[in-house]
Amino acid sequence: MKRTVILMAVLVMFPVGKVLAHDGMDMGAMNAKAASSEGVGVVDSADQRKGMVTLSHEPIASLGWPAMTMDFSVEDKALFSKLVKGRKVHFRFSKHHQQYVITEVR
Ligand SMILES: [Cu+2]
Repeated sequence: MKRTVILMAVLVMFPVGKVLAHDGMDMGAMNAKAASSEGVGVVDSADQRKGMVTLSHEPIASLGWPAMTMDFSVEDKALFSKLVKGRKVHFRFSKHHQQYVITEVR
């Protein structure tokens, strides 16, 4: 019984995988700072038709995120002119309806 409790505590403290990592952080930092965040990352792929981009971003301290590769949605199609595969970009994003949406790229 006691071992089970300890195991669960360890799993909660050290979630595995990027999806769990984000879910865990949504509770605190993300909700507290719902407005928008800034990041730096390299474009791994961009799909203008789907409005999606995959970035390998550096740690985002304001959200407590480690460096990771993840998908963002892009509603403003004009941003795809800057979301070129292999390019390092500075970007701003916010959370809309359970998705991270890029709102600015430079
Ligand atoms: Cu991320």
